[in-house]
Amino acid sequence: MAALYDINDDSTRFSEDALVQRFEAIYGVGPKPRIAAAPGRANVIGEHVDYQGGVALPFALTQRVRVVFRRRDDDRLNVVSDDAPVNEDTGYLFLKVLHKARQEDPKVSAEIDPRFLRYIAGPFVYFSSPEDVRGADILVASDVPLGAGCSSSSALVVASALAARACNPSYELRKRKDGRDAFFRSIVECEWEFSGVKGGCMDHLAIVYGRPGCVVSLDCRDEKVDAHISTDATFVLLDTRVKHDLENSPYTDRRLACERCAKELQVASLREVADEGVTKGLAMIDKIEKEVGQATANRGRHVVEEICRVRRCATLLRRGSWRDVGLILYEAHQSLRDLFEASCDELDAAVDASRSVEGILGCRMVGGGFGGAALAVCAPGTDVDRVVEDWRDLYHVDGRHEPRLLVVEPGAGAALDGAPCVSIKELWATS
Ligand code: GAF
Repeated sequence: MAALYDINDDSTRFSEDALVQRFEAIYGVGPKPRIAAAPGRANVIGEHVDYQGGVALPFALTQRVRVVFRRRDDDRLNVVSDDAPVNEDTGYLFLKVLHKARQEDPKVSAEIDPRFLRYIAGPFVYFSSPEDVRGADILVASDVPLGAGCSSSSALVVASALAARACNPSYELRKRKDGRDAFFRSIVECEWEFSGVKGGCMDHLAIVYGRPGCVVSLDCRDEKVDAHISTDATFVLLDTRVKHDLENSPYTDRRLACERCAKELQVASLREVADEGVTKGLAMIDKIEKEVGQATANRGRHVVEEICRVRRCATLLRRGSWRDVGLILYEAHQSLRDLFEASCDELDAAVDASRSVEGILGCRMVGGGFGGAALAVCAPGTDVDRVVEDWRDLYHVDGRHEPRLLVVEPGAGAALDGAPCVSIKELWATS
């Protein structure tokens, strides 16, 4: 299929007109397709704490996944992933068949092939019943770095959830009795089922509630945003291109180790331990080391210290004390490397190299780890082009993949036809 735009020109590539034109070239002219968009996310600090009720300081990226969709009258879901005109991925399935298969064996959800299709089909099934399920024609276009620990999969799930709901307004979302956001929780649980990995809620919170120019201060225990903290710092991502892949990584092992610590301490989550303060919290972990073993205790130590680091960092962020924030980021990386063992040689090398780059104040791996990207924070006004060049030169030695460097900034949360997700949530709550 001929390219309709210049692939190197992202502003053209992702304009509404270009997306609609591309969609119509694939599916034909008809009712105007709608567009659900959801950003990737980076995280200043607060890693591997969300599933222990922790706090974190992520931000939504300006890079987004777009799901361009037109509702169908039958239950067929057609998807074309517009990675690049030369590299098209396509897939389709019948949603009634998926409904039935999932009732018989819930494991099929995480076995849908090609893989990207499960993140799209997931919400279409999760948000419907077999009787009222509606299919759609879909084009996916994204500039979120893939496999870099920037939550491209969660962004796809969130955008697809918005699209699914728009195609199927008969789906009723009830407000949860505990006052929490039912829409939000459904998206999180949908992703757990269809990815086959039970993660936390940090990514979805950042994706839904991101705000331009702001870091989002999150409380993952209560699934809420505590504050949007505006920031003028500059962030640079170095994607090592060592593929980050939650499903095939020791992520679940780490989550279970944290759960083991919490169980041994008879608390609902390690958040309660961190709330005791770092000294007392660590002393509590010391006491269970004999029962749980050193490696497991170290996972717990990371969580307790990381939650305390996030709190220190939030105060410093508000003051704009970037130099001190940077030092905490280096501390956090060391903890993820040594206590949590979620780093890898390339991420460690990226962080080490960053220490010699003038202008970088701090750096650490972001996301689940075991590959993916490192995030560096630079003081406002830093010459980022030079930072990018110097960092690349120092990192890129023989035998390593050419890294992908990206200057990133906090962007807006998810949206349907340009309207922020939050207003849609409100609409649902009252419908
Ligand atoms: C992944 C997960 F999806 C998140 O929930 C979080 O646990 C993160 O790893 C680590 O902080 O992105």
